[in-house]
Amino acid sequence: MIERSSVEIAGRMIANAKHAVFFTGAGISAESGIPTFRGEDGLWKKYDPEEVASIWGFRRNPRAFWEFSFALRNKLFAEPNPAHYAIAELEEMGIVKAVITQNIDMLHQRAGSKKVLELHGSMSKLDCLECKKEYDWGDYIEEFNREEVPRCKVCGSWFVKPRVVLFGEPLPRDVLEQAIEESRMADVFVVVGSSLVVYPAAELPYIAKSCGAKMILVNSEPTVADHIFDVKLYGKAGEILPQISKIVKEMKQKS
Ligand code: BV8
Ligand code: ZN
Repeated sequence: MIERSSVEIAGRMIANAKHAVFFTGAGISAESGIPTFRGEDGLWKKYDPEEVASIWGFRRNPRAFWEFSFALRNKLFAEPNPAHYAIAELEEMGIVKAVITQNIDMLHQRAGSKKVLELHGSMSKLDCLECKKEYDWGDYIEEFNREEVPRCKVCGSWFVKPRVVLFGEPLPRDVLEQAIEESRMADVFVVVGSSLVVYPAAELPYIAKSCGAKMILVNSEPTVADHIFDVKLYGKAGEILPQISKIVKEMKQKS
């Protein structure tokens, strides 16, 4: 059980922040029913990331990527959980200035967050790698529901790829640059639900720290970067973040 005082300390830090930034990973969506990647029942225990989530794996065999995606279909039909809503509330209160996410599930936007930087893209757009035709997710929802590998509707290619950043692919430059800028400007930087092992995303908490941010971690287990955090709250994001948002609201009402 988390010490009430640590949640209070985190709540106070965030309430007094001028530019709070949240950085999230798969762990924040775990309570929405979406499996995480690492940890005892993580996806990388069942699937080989090189085969199903790398650009060379996709070019070798797009079916493996799509079968991985079909298996994760609930990613696209999941609902935001109280952790997503708590962050959206803190943005509404003018405290959170940006959410930097590694997730592709768009749950932050669906919970009401406005400034969301998707470092690893999302499934909302797809591109044919051969003829460069651009598609919306809606163009392939039928094939996805029938678990058919999408073919390009123009050139017939099997290499229709969602704008999700796979291993070996560069992150979208403009999004990464904005995320670096937000990390530099943050006076409070909150990491939620990430093992902080995937780069260059995992660099951002270190940038925030080096630029003087107060660092808060909300995660169900320790991470490789625990030494850079001022407050570490080990537990479920869906339970801890609403507590923090409640403390911030109470403090704002008193001030
Ligand atoms: C790049 C997309 C360069 C699909 C993902 C060798 C060869 C090639 C590249 C590399 C290499 N070695 C290193 C690299 C770089 C590589 C990398 O960092 N690899 C790591 C594994 C060593 N990075 C890349 O390849 C990146 N691109 O470097 O390009 C380049 C430059 C120019 C030109 C060409 C190339 C691209 C990285 C992005 C890869 N895409 N997924 C999809 O998302 O479906 S990776 C995947 O990992 C997801 O994006 C995910 O977001 C990300 C990070 O994982 P986490 O979000 O942290 O999730 P995880 O499961 O690990 O942790 C969850 C945590 O939550 C746990 O700690 C758990 O305890 C906690 N938790 C669980 N439940 C809860 C909870 N906490 C709170 N509450 C709960 N309820
Ligand atoms: Zn095409």
